[in-house]
Amino acid sequence: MNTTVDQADFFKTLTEKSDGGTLRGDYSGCDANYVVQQDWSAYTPEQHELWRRLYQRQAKLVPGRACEEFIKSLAAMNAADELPRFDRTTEALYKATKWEIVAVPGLIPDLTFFQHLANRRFPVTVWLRNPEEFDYIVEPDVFHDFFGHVPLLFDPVFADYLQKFGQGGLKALDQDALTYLARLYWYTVEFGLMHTPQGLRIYGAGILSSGGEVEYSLTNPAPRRVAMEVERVMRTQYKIDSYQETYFVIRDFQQLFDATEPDFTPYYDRLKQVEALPANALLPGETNIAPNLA
Ligand code: HBI
Ligand code: FE
Repeated sequence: MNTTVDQADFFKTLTEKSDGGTLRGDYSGCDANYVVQQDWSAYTPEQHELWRRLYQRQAKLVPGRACEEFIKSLAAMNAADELPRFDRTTEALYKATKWEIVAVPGLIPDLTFFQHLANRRFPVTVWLRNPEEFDYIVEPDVFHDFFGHVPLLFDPVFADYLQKFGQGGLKALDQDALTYLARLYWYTVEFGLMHTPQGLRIYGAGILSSGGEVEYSLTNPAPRRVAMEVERVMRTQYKIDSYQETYFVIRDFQQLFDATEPDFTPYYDRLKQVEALPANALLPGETNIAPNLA
């Protein structure tokens, strides 16, 4: 299977089944905001061992490949040796940027997800993948959510961007524009690259928690690398079951934050009038940014 679909539809299918169905994770104990207790003592020694292996593989890849903000915060989180206790990370995180981690059973409905972000709460899945899923999982687990997303919440500008995104999400739901906002999330928070004086660096959590895409996204000549522009991103479909065919590149987190300052309503009005672009589009006049040397 290798289809281009819209993320919003993808999550819709999944989250609409959150009363049972095919969603992975135990939703029986969650409150109205889909928050659960992280039962840390229930993780087994085998799971801590699997966490260590996942962590070690990824941590080895990030120097010179992830952005400095990620590397610095990851090191300060001290999460290498065992599955993290969310409440301890929250203590440090709250001091840094007034964000908190909340434990969730897995994917949660869009509305709830945006409400958490708008209130500076990041939902982190409690379950860990099986050893057979070391290289690939379909739904986000605790390794993706924690290793990939939490470090950047320590960065003040990125932290503000993500809150703005949550507020934008709540508005987009009212404007029937979730498809567009989901693409922005995908191509920034999950798969974003940054152009630094040292070369391209990764800030997207979907790349940073992946064994293969870290190197691929930076050095493989096949995918497109295009300067990030909000309306262009919102128009572009993406792959959920292969490496990305396009990465969008920012200069810094301030650019990302500033891009979410305007009201998106006029963008949505225009986007509803045009066809979506395929995941591999390169428009006339766009520069395909050169990869880093392998
Ligand atoms: N739930 N736990 C969780 N994590 C997500 O990243 C997530 C979600 N629900 C909805 C959702 N993402 C999407 O709507 C966003 O990607 C836009
Ligand atoms: Fe994610």
